[in-house]
Amino acid sequence: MASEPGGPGGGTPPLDPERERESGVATKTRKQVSRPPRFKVLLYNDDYTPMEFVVSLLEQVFGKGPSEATQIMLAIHRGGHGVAGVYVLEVAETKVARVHKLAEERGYPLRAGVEKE
Ligand code: TYC
Repeated sequence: MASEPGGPGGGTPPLDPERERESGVATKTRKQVSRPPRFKVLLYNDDYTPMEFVVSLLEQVFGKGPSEATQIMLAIHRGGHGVAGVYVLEVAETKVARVHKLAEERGYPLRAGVEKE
């Protein structure tokens, strides 16, 4: 004899938004899931930072492969700025700090910034 779905004897209780709200259980009454906003990390061109340094930074800090890193570096070189990656704010800001630290250690003027997507 099959038991009634959601009936006595346990199993998944029936979805009743009103009862779920009372019990404080997360329910399907939520209208939208909130996803954290994303931020672009921009790199800016300058006349002094070596191309190879920017490529290696795109590989090491932003996880790009050699080919994509080279393409992004050239796009920045030709267009003035470019997107190195897109992250939640705290990660984006950490990447910017790493870029500035690595560039300053080498005496390069490379600048990075964060912009809301
Ligand atoms: N313009 C630099 C050069 O000719 C290369 C460069 C590319 C610098 C990208 C910064 O974000 C940058 N050596």
